[in-house]
Formats: sequence, C-alpha cells, structure tokens
Amino acid sequence: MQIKKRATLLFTIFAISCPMMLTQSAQGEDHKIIPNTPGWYDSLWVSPDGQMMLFMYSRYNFFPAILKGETPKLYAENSAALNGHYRNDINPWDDSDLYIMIKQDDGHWSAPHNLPTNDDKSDCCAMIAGNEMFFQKGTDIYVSEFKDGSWQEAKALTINSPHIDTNPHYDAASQTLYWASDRSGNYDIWQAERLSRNTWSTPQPIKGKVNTKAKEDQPFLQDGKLYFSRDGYSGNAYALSHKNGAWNKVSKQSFGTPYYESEVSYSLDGQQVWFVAGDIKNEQLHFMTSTKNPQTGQWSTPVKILD
Ligand SMILES: [Ca+2]
Ligand SMILES: [Ca+2]
Ligand SMILES: [Ca+2]
Repeated sequence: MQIKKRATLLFTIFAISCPMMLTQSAQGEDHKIIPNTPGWYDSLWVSPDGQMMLFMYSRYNFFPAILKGETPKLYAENSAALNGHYRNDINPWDDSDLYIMIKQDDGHWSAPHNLPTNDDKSDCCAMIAGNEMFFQKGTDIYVSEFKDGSWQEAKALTINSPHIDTNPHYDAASQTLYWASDRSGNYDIWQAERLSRNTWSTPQPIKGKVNTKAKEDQPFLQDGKLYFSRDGYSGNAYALSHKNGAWNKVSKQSFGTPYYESEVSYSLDGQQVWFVAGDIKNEQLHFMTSTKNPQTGQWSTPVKILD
C-alpha cells in the first residue's frame, strides 16, 4: 500500500511536469528525426502512465559493429546536419542523444525533442522518477533534476566506476538504484541505496540468481518483479521473487515477435508493455507495444508504437 501511494504521487508529478518538460528542449523547435525511419532508435523507456517516452537516437547503424565487429555505418540519409542533434563523426559511439516525446490529447505522440542535458558524448538509456532523470553519459550514470521549469545541469553519481555503467533504473519506493555494469569482468545488475540526495551506499551486485557469466543488462522494476535482459535470450527475463534481498525464480519472457526483444517498460498496472525489437536480418530496431488480456493473461500480438 505504501508503495502504491508513493507511485501515485510520482504520477501526479509526471502529469504536472509533462508539458513543461516538453517545452524545455534545447532548441525549442520540433526535431526533424522521426522514429521508424533510418537511424538508430534504442533504449526506449515509457513512463508507467504511458504518457511519456524517452529514447536514444544515433545517426549510425551499429548492427555491423555488434554482429560482425565492423565499424558503425552512417545512415546515408543522415549525413546532413539534424536539427539539435549533437553529431560526433570522430567517434560514432558518441553520436547518440536523448529525446523525449509526450502523448498528445489526440492520442498521437509529439515530435521528438532533443533534451538539454545532451552534449557531444554518448547520451542514452534514460528513465525519469519523480522530478529526476537518470541516464548514461559516456560510460557513467548521471542525474538531472527538473526544477524551475527546466532540466538542471546533470551530475555524475558517486556509484560510477572506471568501467561501463549503464541503464539506470531508480526505484523511488525503496530508494534503490539498479543499473548494469561490467566492473566485475562481465555485465551484471548492480544496486546502491540512496543515503541522501547525492550520496549512495557502496555499490553491490544484486544477490540471487539474476547475475551469471552471461551479460545481464537493462533492469526494470515493476510490481515486485525485476525484469532484465540476458545475452543469449531473445526476449527478456524476470526475477519473480525478492526475499531477504535476493532476486530468485528467474523466468524467460517473450512477446512472440520474430525479432530480438529487449528493454521492457511496464505500465503501472502491468497491463501494457513497451519494448525494443531488433530485426537483425533487416538491421532495424522497432519500438513495439502489447497489452494483456485481463481475463486470460495473454499478451496481444505486438504492434509498432509509432505506425
Ligand atoms: Ca550526445
Ligand atoms: Ca563508468
Ligand atoms: Ca553477468
């Protein structure tokens, strides 16, 4: 009950903040990029009320790098300057920026807006909790506070390491930050408790059966379950049980697409899911959604969000 109350409070903040968050884009103009067109659209996060979407966008195709160890390939359509996007053609891995879209009264999504926390380093993997946005810049986790009508200068968290720290998920109810890091030699899910606004407990890998020698990444908490991705699975996994601080009873999960599914976001009531679907054959990423049949518990055939 306590958790539910806090969650309700968070959504009230969301609802009040959304229009302001939208007006605070760096350039104040609609961006020319459109999801589901050439470009690398990834790291989707949808707010639990389904009204706000954060994602990263890069002008480079990373499939050749991920699948074949080649260098990322610039999408020919994106060689020209894009409005507001911080280009980085020296290091394509640093070409990404974060964008926000807000659901409009007519049910359509707004144009993507470049966030003012972006710069010429890689910006990705964001989520918003209350009036704070946690995200990755470079190889570290940062937080920016939405205050006085704008996103404040982002600050690096004390939990960062010289290794990769990515995909933060802050659980306001337990005041715990979850994220993925390869600081122990391979990607695992780590956690730290917030002790005060800017201080955190010593990072620890989460206990239980989630972390293995495979790559675990992309944590997302919803209704007492910890969702995450594990290399080798198409689809996600989740740990059902959280007892004595350990996450156990790990299950696989798929929404039945022919694609490589990852990066889930769930609605507050757990009846809708959004995720990234990688069409490896055609080298495309799609943002997809599915809803649960409350009677049968079955997920609907996923559809692309922005089609
Ligand atoms: Ca950037
Ligand atoms: Ca780091
Ligand atoms: Ca691991």
